[in-house]
Amino acid sequence: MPRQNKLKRPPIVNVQQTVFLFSIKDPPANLMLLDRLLVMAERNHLDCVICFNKVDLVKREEVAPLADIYKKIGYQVILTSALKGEGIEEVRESLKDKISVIAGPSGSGKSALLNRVEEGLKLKVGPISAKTRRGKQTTRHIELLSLSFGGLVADSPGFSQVEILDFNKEELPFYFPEIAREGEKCKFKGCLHEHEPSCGVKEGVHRGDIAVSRYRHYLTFLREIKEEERRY
Ligand SMILES: Nc1nc2c(ncn2[C@@H]2O[C@H](COP(=O)(O)OP(=O)(O)O)[C@@H](O)[C@H]2O)c(=O)[nH]1
Ligand SMILES: [Mg+2]
Ligand SMILES: [Zn+2]
Repeated sequence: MPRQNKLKRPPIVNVQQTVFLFSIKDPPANLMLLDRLLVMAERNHLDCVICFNKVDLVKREEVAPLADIYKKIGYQVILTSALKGEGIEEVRESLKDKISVIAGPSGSGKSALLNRVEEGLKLKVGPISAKTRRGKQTTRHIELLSLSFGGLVADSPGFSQVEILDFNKEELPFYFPEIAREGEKCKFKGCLHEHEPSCGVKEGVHRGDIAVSRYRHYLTFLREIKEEERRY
């Protein structure tokens, strides 16, 4: 089929939506990885949903600030517990009649969540290492699963590294929706929101409209791309 989009991690094409699933604990959510995945998804014009799983392991107060960072940007955030069956209906609604892929680190509970979403899937769920608190690679392949309430979803193996960001640094701000928004107020056209004066993005960070973690990750990615550009 003609390619509408193409992701490298997980390797899949022509999905409409990616559900990024991170556990809050065991393993703890790696927000830098989440932001990197969001950038790659935005670049591929994919709809993104974020699930924070294993909410049964922490207090509400610990999850809310994380969820708020992403809700404020405009992403749908679902708090789930595959163990307790929390948030499952909301996940079903967001998967309904769409082609989605569920992605995230090993051991975050992707397979366990899908087992809850669709009774009878019986996907293999892996133990997490008692020593490292990280998941093992239990899901070893990608398969499109059909949902009885409509839609297809692909379970995928976990990963903790993603490919380098292979686009121009000028594009990066546009893959952070809130940075793109505030960037319209910058004095200089083509502002990269780094050291430039009268920068709407830096002001947004100071005001608290842009999360510090998001801005830090933006700067990290920017440096990475520049590093890569210098090499060639
Ligand atoms: N406490 C808790 N454990 C969970 C939850 N979801 C999954 N797990 C456990 O996390 C481990 C990894 O789950 P799995 O679905 O294989 O993760 P995957 O690698 O992302 O597919 C298993 O031991 C699950 O029982 C949850 O919501 N709460
Ligand atoms: Mg799995
Ligand atoms: Zn700027």
